[in-house]
Amino acid sequence: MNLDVGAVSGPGRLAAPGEGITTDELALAARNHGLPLEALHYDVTPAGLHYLLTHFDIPAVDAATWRLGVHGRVGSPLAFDLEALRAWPRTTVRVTIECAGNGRARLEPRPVSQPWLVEAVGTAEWTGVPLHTILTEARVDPAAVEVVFTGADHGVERGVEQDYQRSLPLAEAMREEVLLAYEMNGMALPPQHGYPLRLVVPGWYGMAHVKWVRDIAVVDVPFDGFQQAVAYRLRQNADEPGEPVTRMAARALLIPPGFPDFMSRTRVVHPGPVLLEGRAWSGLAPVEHVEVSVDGGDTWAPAVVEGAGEHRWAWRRWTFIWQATVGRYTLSARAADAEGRTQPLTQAWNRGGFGNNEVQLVPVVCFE
Ligand SMILES: Nc1nc2c(c(=O)[nH]1)N[C@H]1C(S)=C(S)[C@@H](COP(=O)(O)O)O[C@H]1N2
Ligand SMILES: [Mo]
Repeated sequence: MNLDVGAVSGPGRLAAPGEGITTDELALAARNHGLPLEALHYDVTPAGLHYLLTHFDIPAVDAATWRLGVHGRVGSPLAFDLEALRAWPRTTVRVTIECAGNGRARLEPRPVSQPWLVEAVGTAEWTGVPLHTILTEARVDPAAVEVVFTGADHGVERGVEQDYQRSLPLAEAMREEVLLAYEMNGMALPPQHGYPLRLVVPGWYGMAHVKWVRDIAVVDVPFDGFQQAVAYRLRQNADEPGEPVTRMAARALLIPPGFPDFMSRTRVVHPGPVLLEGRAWSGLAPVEHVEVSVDGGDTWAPAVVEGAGEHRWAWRRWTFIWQATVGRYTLSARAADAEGRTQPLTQAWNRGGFGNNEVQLVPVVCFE
């Protein structure tokens, strides 16, 4: 028998024209759930409603034997147990995280992977040690270029056996608001969100927020691990190097109004004023404006956006009163950031389905 990694792990692929969601994609979707859109109601997402994405298995980490090592191009290598880490000055940051693959399932052709529609987002209050205080204590070599974070989870992806690993440029790693977090919403991290320690990189798509961190290596050449150099690149063709996926593009989501049909999720409202509300965020410049459309994006009207100047790294609530009359509608919201970037009605395609911020469409029927 000739058995190797190819027997269990094939290359990435695109769905054939008209090919429905496969059972492999369904298995991923059943493990990695989205935010139920009605939970956009909460400023801070209750932990169990926060979206979830884990490439391999959730590791069972024993806090008693867990250690964090900090080494590589540093003057003073460090090692911590959980108690030692918790003794450092702590801070809390409210952060919205969105998976870079959000929206992928609607692309044509569809990249075969976790089939998100629009719901791969959540906001939590993350508490932990600012990463820069640890790196400063370790005396990072000025010649260093990146910091590599290794999770305790292990698997094989597109033929490569690996620990989940990602790097950050040193300047990003030294940002004041980047955390090694051991609490989510005031409680110990749940196993699925990285217990006992995860990285939080405000403004960046989800893949950068390494869960179950056990090792930090300061390096003087750019990291070329799988999740850095192969996955999470914006490319048109499989054989080009592509651009790295980094910060979240501006996006607004709307809580589907009224009440749903069980199977189709079509919304039903009765005539009269309907409060439309949702959230908007961006990892680039802050979100400043949100507009609403009830005609599938033909015409737009401004929404009221709350929370100016608060919680820079979290989503903002927006509201709009819609005077509903009998008929069929397609509702949308779109965000614009402080530098004028907004959302497309038709998403530009890339092979991984990353960085999608296509406008959400919510079909609504209004009857007496
Ligand atoms: N160790 C590890 N960290 C990880 C991942 C993973 O599979 N392993 N998935 C990443 C991806 S792709 C996303 S979108 C976020 C999801 O974080 P959450 O599950 O806490 O919402 O975690 C990131 N960190
Ligand atoms: Mo992700």
